[in-house]
Amino acid sequence: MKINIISVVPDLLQSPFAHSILKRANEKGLLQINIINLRDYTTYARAQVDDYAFGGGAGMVLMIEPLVNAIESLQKETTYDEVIYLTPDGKTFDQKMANTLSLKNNLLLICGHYKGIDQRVRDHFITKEISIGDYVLSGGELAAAVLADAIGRLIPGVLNDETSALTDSFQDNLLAPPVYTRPVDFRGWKVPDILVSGNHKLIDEWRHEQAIKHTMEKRPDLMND
Ligand code: 6GU
Repeated sequence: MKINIISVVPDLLQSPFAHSILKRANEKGLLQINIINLRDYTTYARAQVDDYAFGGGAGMVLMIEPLVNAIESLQKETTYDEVIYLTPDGKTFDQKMANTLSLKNNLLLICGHYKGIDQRVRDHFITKEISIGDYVLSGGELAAAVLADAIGRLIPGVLNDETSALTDSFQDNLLAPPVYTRPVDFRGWKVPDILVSGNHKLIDEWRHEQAIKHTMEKRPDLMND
């Protein structure tokens, strides 16, 4: 899969993909993430990409021309399955959306900044608008990194143990059960006996019960979906 991300602060997006699972995904050739600097596509002086909003009011707006230049020149090279604008007024991202997007080949993500992007870009180029929650970030970059991480780890072969994404929280609308590792006894705080019993059928049943209990306690809303 290829994920291209258009940003006015490309430096913000370097580190999230340079470590651990996503780095390995890149090295294995499973996930290619390219950061595109919007300023490379402006024709305005001093690499200007934003301007005041018509009608007045505080805050700058990303201009249509640099964005359309960038989008169209990327679309000449690649057909994108989705052109996604990261925005607090988009649809709230969840595991189901991550699953769906992980089946695509090419995604183009657009990070807004300041007061957002010219509405005409949204009207004519954007195929999906996604938010990562009901709060406002100073730009779409951290949201783009969240999407790319959640989507990237679902691509077959990215995780070492293929089953581990299947047992994540949310995959079946349940939170994951608690996990333990050595030592079995720390200061008298013991690992549940069943987990060291070696009986895998009982362990599976225990984990399922715990997942339900956990979800009812912490996120009862998930049980009614
Ligand atoms: Cl996608 N962008 C911004 N700027 N703020 C957000 C967001 C996105 N999702 C939640 N807050």
